[in-house]
Amino acid sequence: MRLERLELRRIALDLVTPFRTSFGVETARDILLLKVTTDAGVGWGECVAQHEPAYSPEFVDGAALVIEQHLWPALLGAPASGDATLTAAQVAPTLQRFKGHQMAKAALEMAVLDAQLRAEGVSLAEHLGATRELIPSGVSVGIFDTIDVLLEQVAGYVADGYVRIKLKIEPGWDIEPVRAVRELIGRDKPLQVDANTAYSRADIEHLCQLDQFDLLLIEQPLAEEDVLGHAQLAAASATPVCLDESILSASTAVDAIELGATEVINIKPGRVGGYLEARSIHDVCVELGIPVWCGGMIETGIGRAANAALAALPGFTLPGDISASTRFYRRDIVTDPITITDGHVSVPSIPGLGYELDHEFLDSITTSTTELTG
Ligand code: SMG
Ligand code: MG
Repeated sequence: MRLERLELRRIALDLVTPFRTSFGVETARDILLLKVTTDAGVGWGECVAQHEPAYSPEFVDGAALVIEQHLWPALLGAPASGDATLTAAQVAPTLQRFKGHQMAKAALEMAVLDAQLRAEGVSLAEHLGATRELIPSGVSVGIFDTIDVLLEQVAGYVADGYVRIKLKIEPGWDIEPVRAVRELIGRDKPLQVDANTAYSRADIEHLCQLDQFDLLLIEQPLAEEDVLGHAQLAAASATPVCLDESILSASTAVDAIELGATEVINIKPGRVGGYLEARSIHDVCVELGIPVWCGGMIETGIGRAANAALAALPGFTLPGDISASTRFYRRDIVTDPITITDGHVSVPSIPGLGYELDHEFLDSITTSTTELTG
């Protein structure tokens, strides 16, 4: 494909309820979407960078800038972009000389992949090698002021049919909320926790108290660079340790597994530089016998559809954070938002990433548009 134009579009979307994690509270999203125009048609990507660099070093203004000043020009300069042969698989190698910025790179690859698959008439699920049409849906539940409010929220999600509950934790909001939720939902309902790096090695003994609640896993309790600390926790606790923020590529995944720092991996395409690197992590984890699941970054229908396709690969043996669009948004930017039925999401099968845009709504929430040409 020959690349012709790139549109950077910012949209504003309110969340249905504030989402509080150990690193902050979000009430509304500021999202960067990319629309690539090629000689074979258009494709869209969603950048999962958040407004502030609090989950990771990336943030939405920074992602827009690096795309505009470095990534898009490099892609246009790639030998293959001038003829008919540029494919999505060439995006990551072309951008590899730039350090970091995985979320920005992933958004660009995603847009090119969408254009390519639409032109080929192939769905992302088929392209990635998905083997399922339905995937189990888990929900991520934030931190609240009181356990009563938490229990009310969890009861609502259980009634909605979610097959797995994930609780956000932080120091001062861990053992007791988890105990209360475990009592509410019973021993058999899959339950896990996510600390988003809020603890330190000094908390290992404290975190081992979570072993009494039969959790599926504890996600990223320590700092993203603290691989040794995670290995120490994994050795001390019965609850499997799962890394999220620490895993930035297939090679960091393999290292963390070999060092005993992670027993399960949360795969987020944005965090690792794209859906193709995400598939590589899946493949290597299957080889090494490590279960994986698909994380979420509060995506709109674009990223949510693509994540559902990824999560349909055979190694995704645990429910992902792929909830119904209404978990976060009153109205989505796609015509057919992700819904759950009996706790499951249908894997999209239409060509491309698996969605069609609701252009009228999208235009109504657009806050800025920048057009870059070839
Ligand atoms: O999309 O369902 C979702 C959100 C899931 O909790 C979720 N994601 O660390 O796993 C994580 C968090 C990061 C989200 S805040 C940027
Ligand atoms: Mg996480």
